[in-house]
Order: sequence, then C-alpha cells, then structure tokens
Amino acid sequence: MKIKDIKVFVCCPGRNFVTVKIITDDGLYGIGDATLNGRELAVVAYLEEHVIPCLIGRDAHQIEDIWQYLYKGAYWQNGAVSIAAIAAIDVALWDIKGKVANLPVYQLLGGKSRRAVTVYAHVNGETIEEVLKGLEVAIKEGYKVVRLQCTIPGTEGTYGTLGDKKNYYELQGNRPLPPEHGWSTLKYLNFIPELFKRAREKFGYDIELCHDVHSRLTPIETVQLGKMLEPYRLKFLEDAVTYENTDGYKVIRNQTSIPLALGEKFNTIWDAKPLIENQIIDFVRTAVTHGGGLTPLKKLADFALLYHVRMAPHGAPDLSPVCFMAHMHLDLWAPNFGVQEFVGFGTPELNEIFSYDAKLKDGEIYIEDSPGLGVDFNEEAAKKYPYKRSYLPVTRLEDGTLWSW
Ligand code: CS2
Ligand code: MG
Repeated sequence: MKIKDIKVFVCCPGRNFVTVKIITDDGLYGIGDATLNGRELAVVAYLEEHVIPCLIGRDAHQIEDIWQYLYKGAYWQNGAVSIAAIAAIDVALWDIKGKVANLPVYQLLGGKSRRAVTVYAHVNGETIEEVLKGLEVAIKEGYKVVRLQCTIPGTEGTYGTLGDKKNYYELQGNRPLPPEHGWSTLKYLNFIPELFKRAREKFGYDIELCHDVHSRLTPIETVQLGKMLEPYRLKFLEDAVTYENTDGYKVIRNQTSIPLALGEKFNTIWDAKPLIENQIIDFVRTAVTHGGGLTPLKKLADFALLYHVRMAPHGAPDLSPVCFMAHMHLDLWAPNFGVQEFVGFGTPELNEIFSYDAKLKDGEIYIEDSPGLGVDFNEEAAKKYPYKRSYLPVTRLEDGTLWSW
C-alpha cells in the first residue's frame, strides 16, 4: 500500500487549523493535525517543501520507519515546526492502518484499559464569584475534574477571561498582531489562594481541581504558591515555571507536596526524560500534535509508567478534533492515563469541517468503535473559512519587561 498523495489544508473556523490528508494507491486515506498556534504557515511550508516530496511512493504501513526517517533522517531532529509536521504524517498513517485492519486505533495500541476517558473542564471568570458559579454548573454537568482560572484584580487583559469570549481565555480571533497583556506576580500570589479556599469551602473535596500558571513563576515563588495551595489538595498545578531548566523543578519538588504537571510544549520524549526519571512531575501533558504523533506518545506513556507518572494530554482548542480523537485512542489504551484536558466539542463552524464520533457523559468521553481514528475532514466546507493570520498574546510585567505568556 503506497502513499500516492498528501494534501495540506489550512482553515479558520474561528481559529486556524492545519490538516494533513494522506491518500494511498488503493484509495484509502488518513487524517492528521499539524496545527501550531500562531506559526501555522511555517508548518505548511515544512510539510510541502521538505516532507511530502520524500514520502510519495513509500509504504504507508511503515509508520515507525517513516517516523525515524522524518526525525533522524532530517538531521535536525526536534523543534516545534518540524515535530508538528511529523506528528500529522504519523497520525494520518495510524488512521490508515486502523482502516486497513478495520479496527479503532486504540485496539492497535493494545486495547482499552478503561470504559471511557475522564476529562477536565475549564472554568474561567473575571471574579471569584463568577468562577464559583461556573464550577457549580460544571459539577452539575457531571465533571469530576475542573480547572479554575480567574482574572487577577488590577492586571490588564489577562488570564481569566478575554473580553466577550469568556468560554476560553486565549481564544484566537482576528489578531493580525499579538495583543499585549499585563502581569504582576505579587498580585497573582496575593489573590489566587483565595480562589481555591472559597471553592473548597463551597464545594468540598469530592471535586478534583487543577490550575494552570502558564510558566509565570520562578521555582521559589512556586514553592510559596504550592505551600499556600496545599490545604486545597489540587489534582495538579500546571506549568508553574518554564521547562527549559529542569533543575528548577527539583527546587519545587523538594519543598512542596503539590502535584506538578508539565509538558504541553514538549516536542520529544527527551524533553520529559529528566523530569520523569527523577520523579519530579506527576503528570506529563505532551500532546500528540506537538510531541510528534502517536508513535512517540506511546513510548512516552510506557516510559512514564515506570516512574508513576500519568498522562494528561494538552487539549486546548488550538489542537484540532483530529488531535482530540488521537488523544481519545491514546487515553483509552494508556494504563497510566491520568486525565484529559477538554474545552468542549467546538463551534458549529468547526463541526461543519470536522466530524468525529465522541459523546460526553458525566465528565467522561465515549467514542464509537469506528475503524481508524473515527474522524473526518470536509474539504469543501473548509474552503469557506480561509486562513487568517492570528497570534497568541504576549505578556509584560508592569514595568514593561517581556514575560512568559
Ligand atoms: C493552555 C493552552 O490549555 C492549556 O493548558 O496552556 O491553552 C495554551 O496556552 C495554548 O494551547 C497555546 O497555544
Ligand atoms: Mg497549559
């Protein structure tokens, strides 16, 4: 079964997505997600110029060899742009293999380890009261795990909500240049423990809670935050500090018992290796699209299992439904699955383009047993929503210093 053609599509049903379709000589096709928020066209160029010409005529069944060929064979192994391109090819090939076998991809990974995928919902708000109202709704809807974020009083345009787009605080719009947000670590640390205190006072400890710091603290500031949050028993604190210097995480680990999650920006297993083997993190958040596909994510899960680290894949809306469905298969299989981030099934525009068989019930997602990934892409509908240049915001401290967003 040879690769006959590979097409790349960019569409913007509210935000940009890069989708890859691999077509084989016997008429089958598979779909992959290559979306890299704010850098979409770089991945398109990488695919069209440097990947696709090398793959035409290759055996579509050789997923591992094709992955190694694109990774090791390129000489330049890692990097967000190249990894997103490799991931899309890899996932599309798994989709094809599932269709050939007439089995859902989770069966090819080793079968189901659980009935469904437990997800965590997002609850964001401009005030603590607003967040608590949202939490009440989420609990009523049956969610068992919820992430709480709140606008920090006195900081500008940041973190809890984004204007009228309250469902997701970093939703892309038409942003031809990056918007700028403000940040104050002092104001944040003075405020955020109160959010979790009030949530526990009102809803008790049966609901699991988590929080994303978005890499805005230093290690010792995280120790302070961790100690303040310890009484509220979070499921995890995500991305407290930028991940480049993993020694910083040792400082945190040695001084607070708050569980730590990291990895949505990891491109390879090597990024996660020191944090996992030294048992410094509890959840690894690498996404299929940004971590190179299902082939390396399976290896990552197996490696993490040895160190009691659980999988909690990134599930922001800048990962397309193709990545979402790849996560569903990974999460159903992985014996060390923890929880899946989930921000809802998407807008009507998005669902006109992508179709996928998934249902939410009591905070768990069930998928149909369709062959492959169970996702499809409507090329004609995608044409109605052309690419729009758009960026994530950047953050500055109150004195103007550029900070992590
Ligand atoms: C966030 C992401 O969901 C999360 O945990 O950290 O939304 C992240 O900001 C975006 O995916 C960036 O593209
Ligand atoms: Mg995050």
